[in-house]
Amino acid sequence: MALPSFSGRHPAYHCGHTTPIVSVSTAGQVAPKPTATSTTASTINVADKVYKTDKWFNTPKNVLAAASRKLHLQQDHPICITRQIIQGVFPEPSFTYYNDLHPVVSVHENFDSLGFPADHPGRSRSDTYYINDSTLLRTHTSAHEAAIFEANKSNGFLISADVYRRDEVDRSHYPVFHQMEGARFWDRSQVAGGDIAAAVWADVEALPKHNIQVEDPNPPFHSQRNPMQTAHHSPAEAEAIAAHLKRSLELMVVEIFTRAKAAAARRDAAYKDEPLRVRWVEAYFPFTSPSWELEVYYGGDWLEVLGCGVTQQSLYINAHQPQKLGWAFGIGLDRIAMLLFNIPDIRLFWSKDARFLSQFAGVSEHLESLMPFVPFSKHPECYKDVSFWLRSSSSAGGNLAGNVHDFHENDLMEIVRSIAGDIVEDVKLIDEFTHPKTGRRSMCYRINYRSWERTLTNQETNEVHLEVQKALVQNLGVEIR
Ligand code: FA5
Ligand code: MG
Repeated sequence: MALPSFSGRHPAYHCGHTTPIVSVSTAGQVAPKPTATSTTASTINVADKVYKTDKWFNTPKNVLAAASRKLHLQQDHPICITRQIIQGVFPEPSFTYYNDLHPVVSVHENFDSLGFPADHPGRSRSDTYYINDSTLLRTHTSAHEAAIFEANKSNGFLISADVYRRDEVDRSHYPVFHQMEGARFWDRSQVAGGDIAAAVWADVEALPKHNIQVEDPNPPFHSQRNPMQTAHHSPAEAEAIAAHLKRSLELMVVEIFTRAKAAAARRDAAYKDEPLRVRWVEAYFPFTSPSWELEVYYGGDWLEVLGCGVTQQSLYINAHQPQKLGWAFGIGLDRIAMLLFNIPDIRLFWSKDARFLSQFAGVSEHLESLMPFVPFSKHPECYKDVSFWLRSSSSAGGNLAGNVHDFHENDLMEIVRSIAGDIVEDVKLIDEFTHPKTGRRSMCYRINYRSWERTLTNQETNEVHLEVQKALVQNLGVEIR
């Protein structure tokens, strides 16, 4: 499984410059790259609020429409049920819940307040959906951390919300998904003798124990790979906070898998329980240090389910609470819901088909009645390839040796998604080469068309594929081979 990530390791976060923007007109058609003149101010509505757009606007209609769905608040929806179960591990009033924060945030909230450098690739229009030059659809729930620290209601909080990213297309990636942010902190001024390490360890001791197999070969911090914040924390403090963080999240995973296994056994008395395997991997986030990701072994592969770490002290300092210290995490609710309900494809969460939704009726009120999902249909996949020469950004024709290409894979992903909607299951690069003489670059992508709800006719798939090819030519300037 590919790792989607805000850590510096994600290939999308190493790409160079902002690429041509692909925006989608109100008719749902992919519109040509906006020019200064084509973008005189107009307004759009996002989840009941009106915003002015400008030439930064790059959010397609299908993504805007998702902003009013709020699946995490829809009773009996698997995303909502997953949220309820995780909330149970982080109870009120120690944790204040924020479940209805508006998806449109400022560039400052999403990036600056968290210490993202000015040239971080996550800020580019190839990765992020902008409304205008200072406003965007949040790419993660961390966008709300600064404001909640400032509000200072309790020593912990959980935020659940829809988040938005231009990303690859496959069974575990969707341009809209859900995250839950969690944070817990301690106040030096409220601890006897100011001994935070002792206080945190006492809290670790008070947490329940578990007996799952956890692979954690990492030291609590590492001066080069994963540094502690030496200016602000003692090694003992950093270590205690990390221990509390890891144990809390392991308990969350245990809770999910205990319920998933009980559900599987309810469905099938002969169900064979496999031991749960989880591992900690070192990571990087601008707003935590040290940082980790948690992976769960599932279906023969390691699946990344969350990122976390010791909160950068600058966040508490900026919130006028320099005496606090603690941890934070951000978890992908859709991924967890897929594990919990055995749901094979992230697109299914958006289905309004009663054959999907009815399977979870009554579960929000009776979590113990949760059952694994039973696929209601399985239609054959339909693979279609598209091969093209890239346009060069140095010349329109682009056949000079050593030329520069301005292609961004996310632009292609979005064009396919905008045209084919939820009948596209995944899109993969299967071949790529540079012509030795001309320097022109060729790519070949394989698109898998398959609906969960109905059988696609060959004619329909061909028509959609033709539209995709046309849009690639029109918007990316590629030449179909
Ligand atoms: C973040 O978004 C950080 N804000 C998490 C964090 C919070 C770190 C607080 C430290 C402190 P990341 O980009 O790795 O990190 O995403 C977190 C989780 O969201 C992933 O582990 C994954 O479960 C989920 N996720 C990411 N991209 C997608 C996607 N396109 N579709 C579905 N789930 C996704
Ligand atoms: Mg990640």
